Amino acid sequence: MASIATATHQAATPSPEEQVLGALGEARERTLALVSHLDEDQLTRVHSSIMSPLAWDLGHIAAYEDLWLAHRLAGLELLRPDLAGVYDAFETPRAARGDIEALGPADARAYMRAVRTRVAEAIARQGVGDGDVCEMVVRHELQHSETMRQTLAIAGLLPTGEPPDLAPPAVGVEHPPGFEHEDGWLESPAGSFAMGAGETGFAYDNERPRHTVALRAFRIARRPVSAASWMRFVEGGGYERREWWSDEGWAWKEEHDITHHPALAAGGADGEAGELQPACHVSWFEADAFARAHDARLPSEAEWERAATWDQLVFAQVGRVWEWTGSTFGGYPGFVAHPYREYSEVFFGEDYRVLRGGSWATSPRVKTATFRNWDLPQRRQIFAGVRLARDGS
Ligand code: AVJ
Ligand code: FE
Repeated sequence: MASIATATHQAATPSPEEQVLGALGEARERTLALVSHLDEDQLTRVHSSIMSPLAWDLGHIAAYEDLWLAHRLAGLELLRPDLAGVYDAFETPRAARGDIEALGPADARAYMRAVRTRVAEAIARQGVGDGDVCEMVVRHELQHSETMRQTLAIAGLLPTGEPPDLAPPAVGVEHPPGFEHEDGWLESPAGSFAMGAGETGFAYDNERPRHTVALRAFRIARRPVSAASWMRFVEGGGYERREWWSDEGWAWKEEHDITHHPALAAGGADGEAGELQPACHVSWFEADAFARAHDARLPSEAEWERAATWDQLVFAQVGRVWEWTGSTFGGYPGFVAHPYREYSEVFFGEDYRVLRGGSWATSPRVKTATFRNWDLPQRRQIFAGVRLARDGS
């Protein structure tokens, strides 16, 4: 009996190669399902000047996989060296992606299939190495499926059933319906904690090295700001009160004549259920103004991570909307770019703000407690909301 159980167990445990191919396969299903309802024009059109045509994302996913797995990991020549520039995010920035000769939707899908076939063969032949580059490629495709959802949301083309109506499982105890953030503060005493990813397992370079951070006491809201709270802010003159806005935020608002928020909640639900959903598509400038109007501030990313990883705090609704932090994007002390230099380092500096937590559109594989996302403070296309913080006592 024991030997049969062991044999069964061994047969059921996939090899590292099978695990990688399985994960790549699931990411691909997710990508293709997202565009299966779209026609040629919807896939080729520029829906927004800050987003790529969807067919570009498809070709880019394939080119990235070919570069990292077929070429760099397995040592093959690129399948389509002629496309390397077209699908390189830096050589062809988003604003230029509508004007260039990229593959059409059918050719992009064929390119994805051809790359996947040779990658599967190479992995079966040569293995996955330590697995990290494979995991990076899996997560790259998953991250692009969120980027593509942003484009689809702008174009009004999200597939049926998205965004989902249901709140995700609450972390710990759920608050009663109608809960207001004003009543729901969690308190963290002053102290040190280990921030960032440990040395084992996959993490992006910007999550390492793990290092000790000392924090003052702080308070952080149990849940993100709801769409209903946001509407009250708008109706209460939120976009007219100069004193609530940073100089930069006010200038942005004036220049683009922004007088309100489109009142998009994270969930698809209408009415009361929708109003209790976290506010979504909020820019950093707006999040910052909302916080000031409520005698609060944005959490630093260290505070956010401390709260998300400290089991005594009951942090609700993480992963529904990205949460803007007050932090700019930079390397942790001792940062080493690895292995994909252009992933993080080129965005370090004062321009980008960090978001934490993940959204309904983020794959669970990507949204870990140490994952750092970033974008410019004026951007509203992200599925981003705000969770308030205050100094503690
Ligand atoms: C981590 C979401 C900011 O979209 O620029 C995709 C992810 N990097 N391809 C981005 C990424 C390269 C990245 N973000
Ligand atoms: Fe990319």
